[in-house]
Amino acid sequence: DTSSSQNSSGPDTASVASSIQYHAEFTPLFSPEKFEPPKAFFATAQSVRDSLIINWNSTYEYYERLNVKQAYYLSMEFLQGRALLNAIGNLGLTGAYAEALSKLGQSLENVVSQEPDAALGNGGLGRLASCFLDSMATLNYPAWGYGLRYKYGLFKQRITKDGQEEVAEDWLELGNPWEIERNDVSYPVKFYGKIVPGSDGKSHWIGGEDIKAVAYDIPIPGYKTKTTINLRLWSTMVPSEDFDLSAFNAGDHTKAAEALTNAEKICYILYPGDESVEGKVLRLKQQYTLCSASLQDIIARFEKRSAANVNWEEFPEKVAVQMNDTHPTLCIPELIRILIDLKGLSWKEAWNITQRTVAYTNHTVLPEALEKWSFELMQKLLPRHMEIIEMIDEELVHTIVSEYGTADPDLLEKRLKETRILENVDLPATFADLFVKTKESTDVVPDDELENCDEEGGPVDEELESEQEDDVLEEEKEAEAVQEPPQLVRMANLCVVGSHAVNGVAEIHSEIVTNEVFNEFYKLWPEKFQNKTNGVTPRRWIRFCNPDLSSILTSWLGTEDWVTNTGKLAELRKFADNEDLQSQFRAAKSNNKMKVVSFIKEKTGYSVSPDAMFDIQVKRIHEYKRQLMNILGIVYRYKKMKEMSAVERKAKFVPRVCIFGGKAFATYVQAKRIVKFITDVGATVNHDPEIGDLLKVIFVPDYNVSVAELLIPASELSQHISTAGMEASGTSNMKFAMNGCILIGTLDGANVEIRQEVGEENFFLFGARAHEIAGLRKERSEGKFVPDARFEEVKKFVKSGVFGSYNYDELMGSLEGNEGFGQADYFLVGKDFPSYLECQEKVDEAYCDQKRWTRMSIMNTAGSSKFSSDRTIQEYARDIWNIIPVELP
Ligand code: DL6
Repeated sequence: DTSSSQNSSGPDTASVASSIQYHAEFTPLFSPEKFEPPKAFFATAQSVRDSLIINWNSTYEYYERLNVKQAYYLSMEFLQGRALLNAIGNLGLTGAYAEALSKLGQSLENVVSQEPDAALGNGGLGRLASCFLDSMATLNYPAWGYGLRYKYGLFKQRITKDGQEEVAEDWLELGNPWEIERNDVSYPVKFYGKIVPGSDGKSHWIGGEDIKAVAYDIPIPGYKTKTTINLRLWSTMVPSEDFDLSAFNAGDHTKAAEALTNAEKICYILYPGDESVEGKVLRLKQQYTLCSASLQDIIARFEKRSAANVNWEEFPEKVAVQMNDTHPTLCIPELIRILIDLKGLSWKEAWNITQRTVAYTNHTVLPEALEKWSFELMQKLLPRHMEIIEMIDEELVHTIVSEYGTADPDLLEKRLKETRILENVDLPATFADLFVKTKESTDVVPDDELENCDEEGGPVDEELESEQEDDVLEEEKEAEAVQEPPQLVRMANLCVVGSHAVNGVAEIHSEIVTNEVFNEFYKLWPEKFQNKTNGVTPRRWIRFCNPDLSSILTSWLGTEDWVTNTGKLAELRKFADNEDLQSQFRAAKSNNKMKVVSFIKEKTGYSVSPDAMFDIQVKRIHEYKRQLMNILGIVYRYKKMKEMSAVERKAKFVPRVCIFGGKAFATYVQAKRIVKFITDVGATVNHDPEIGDLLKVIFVPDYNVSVAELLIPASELSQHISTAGMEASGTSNMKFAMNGCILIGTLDGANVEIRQEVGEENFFLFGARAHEIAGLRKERSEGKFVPDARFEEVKKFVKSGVFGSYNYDELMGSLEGNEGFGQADYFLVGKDFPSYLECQEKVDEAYCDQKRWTRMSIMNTAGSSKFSSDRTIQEYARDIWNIIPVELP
C-alpha cells in the first residue's frame, strides 16, 4: 500500500533513498558489498528512526518545558509486532519509502517482511498495551510505557507430529534498529539483604544482591502528529564493581561469571516457568525490577522538573501510574519505600501520595491467574517491602473492623478473610485477640463464672474434660502432621487497597469484578471501581493491515478521518445494501483471502480453496476459550458429511476452511493436547478425497501479531466462544468486527457490547449466560446433567480412533469427569455443544445468501467504532489519570 497520505513537510523520495543508502553503508551489522533484503530492512528502519528521534526529542523537551502531568503505563508485556509499516504509515511516508526502495531495487513489501516480530508479550494483555501506546501518541497524551527488554520473545511455536514444540525466539539476533540504548539512564535494584533500624529511627535495607537496570528507549510515533512518545524497556546487568575480578584472575571463571548471569537472566524470557522455587524467584525479581527501575526514573524526572521546589504533595498532580494487571503490584510498596526511606516522608504522607498516584486494571477473574506469592519468599527477597505490606494489611484490618464493628464476629471474620492482603497469616498483633474477645462478648456468661465453664459456656464435667483434653492432644498431633496452609501475599488485594481506581476491561467483566471478585472491597469503596472497555488501534488493525478495505472506507465516507475518528464508520450503515459497496467489500475480502491461501500453502503444505468460507479462531490456547468445542463441532460436521452421499453433502454444507492459531503455554499439558488434536483432525480430514474442498482444518503455526495482520482481513466468520463469564474482554473480536468479519460467540467479555453495537441480527449468538454458569456446574458435578445425543456421538467417534493412534483419553476425560480427570466438564463444552451446532447451521444458511452475508459484514465494520483504543485511552485519561492532550507547536 503506497497510497498513504504524504506528509507534505516530510522528506521526498530522493532524500529518503539517500538516507537509506547512508545507513546501508555505515551500519556495522552487515558486510558492505550487498544490498539484500535483511540489510535493506535495517538501513530503512534506521533511516525511519532518524525521523522518530527528532520528534521524540522535541516531544520530550516540550513536556519538560511545560512540566505537564504524565501517565506511565507499567506492563510486563508489550506485544509490539513489527514496527516499520506502522512507523512510516504514521509519519505519512509510506509512498516516499516505497518509491525510494524501489529505486534501490527492493520492494517495500519484501523489506517489511524481514522484520522479526517484537513478541514481548503473551496475548491480549500485551497487545492491548501496545495498542494503548499508539493511541496515546496519536491523541497527543503525555504518556509513556515501561516494560522489560527480554532477550528472547515469546517462544516460536513449531508443529510436529507430536504437537507443539517451543523454540527460543531470538528476536534481537541481528540487533534492534528501533531502540536507543541509554547508557546514562540506569538505576540500582536490590534483592535480599536485611533490615536494620538506624539511629534516625528508620528502617535501613542493607546488604543483599545488587544489579543495575539500564534503559532502552523505543520511540512510538502517533498518527499524523509530531508527538512521539516513549516505550522505555529495562535490561539488567551487574554493576561493574560487582564483577569478581580476583576470582576470575585466580582461574575461577565460573564463580566470577555467577553474578553476571544472575543479573542478566532476569531479562532472558517473559514468564519463565514458575513451578520451581528458582522460577518463582526469577519472576518476582522481574516484577520488582520493572517497578523499582521505573519508579526511580519517574521520581528522578519529577525532581528534575521541580528544580529547587520539590513538593512531594504535588507528585500525584504530575504523575499517574497505571498497573497493567497485578504484575507491577510492587509499585505500591516500592513507592512508599522510596518516599519514606529515601525522601524522608512520614508513613501517612507516603501512603496518601501512593494511593493518589497508582491505579490498577484487572484483566482476569480466573482464580488461578490472580497472583499470590509466598510470604516467606517475598520476605527473603524483599524484606523491606514485606514490612510495608504488613503495615498496609494491618491498616486494612483496622479499616474493616472500624467500618463494620465487632457485633457479628462470623461476618467480620468472613470479610477479613476475603479482603486481607495476607492469606493464612495471623491477624496483626494489635488484633490478635479480636475474635477471642468478640466471640466471648456475644456470650452472656458473667466473667466470674467463666472459670467453671467449658468453651461453649456449659458447666465443666471434670472427667469428660480430661477425656476431651486427650482428644484435643490427639487432634493437635494430627494437625501437626497435616501441613499448614501456605502463607501467601495476595497481589490483587494489595492492588485494590493501594490504588485510587480499579477497572475491569469490558462491561460484563467489570460487573463480575464488583459483584463477585472484589465485592467486599466494592462495598467498602464503591467510588474506586470503574469500567474501561478495551479497544484496539484502527491504524494497525484496519488502515495498515487492510489497505483494500481502507480505500473502500475512505471513498464511501468521503474522508480518511475515520482513521482517527472511528465514529465516522457508522455512516457506512446507510450503504449496507448498496450493490456497488457490497461488491467492493466482497472483492477486498477475496483479495485478502488469496494472500492467506498462499500463506497456508507455504506454512503447512495444504492447499485450500479461496471460495470456501474462512472460519477462524486465533487466540492463546486455553480450555476456557474452548478451542475444543470448535474442533469437536468440526469433527461432528465431518462425521455427518461422511454419512451422506456426495450430492447430499454438497447440498447441505457450505465449504469451509477452518483455521486455528495460537500458542499453548509450555507447561499447560491439556492445552497442548488440544493443539495435537486439531492437527490430527486436520491430517485426516484434509486428506480425505470424499471431502475435498468442503472442509479443511488448518493449524497455522507460530501465531503472532504479523500472522494476525494477515488472517484477520481475510476472515469471514470468527469464533469467540469462551464459557460465559470467563473471558475478561477479548480484543481480537474487535479486530475481526472492524474488518467486516461476522462473529459467532457467547455472551462474554466484549462480545456483549460488540453485539449491541453491530446489531443482534449481525452476530451469531449461542450458549449459556454468565449468571447460569455456577448452577450448571453444580448440576454437572451432581451428575444431573443429561448430555445431548450429538455430544455423546462425537466423543464416541473421536475415541473410535479415526484421527490416529494418539491416546485422547485425558482430553476426552476432561469432558466427562471420569475418575482422575477432575471436575466434570468445568468449561461446560457439553452443555453448550447443541446450541453451538445449531448456531453453526444458521451460519451456513446465512452464508448461502451472499447479499445478506455482505450486509452483515458491512454492519460489523460500521458498528465497530466504539472499539477503537482512542476511545478507551480518552476514558483512562479523563477518569483515572487526569491528563490532557498536549500538542507540539
Ligand atoms: O484486557 C486484555 C486481555 C483481555 O482481552 C482478555 O480477555 C484477558 O484474558 C487478558 N488477560 C490476561 C491476564 N491473564 N490471564 N489469564 O492476559 O487480558
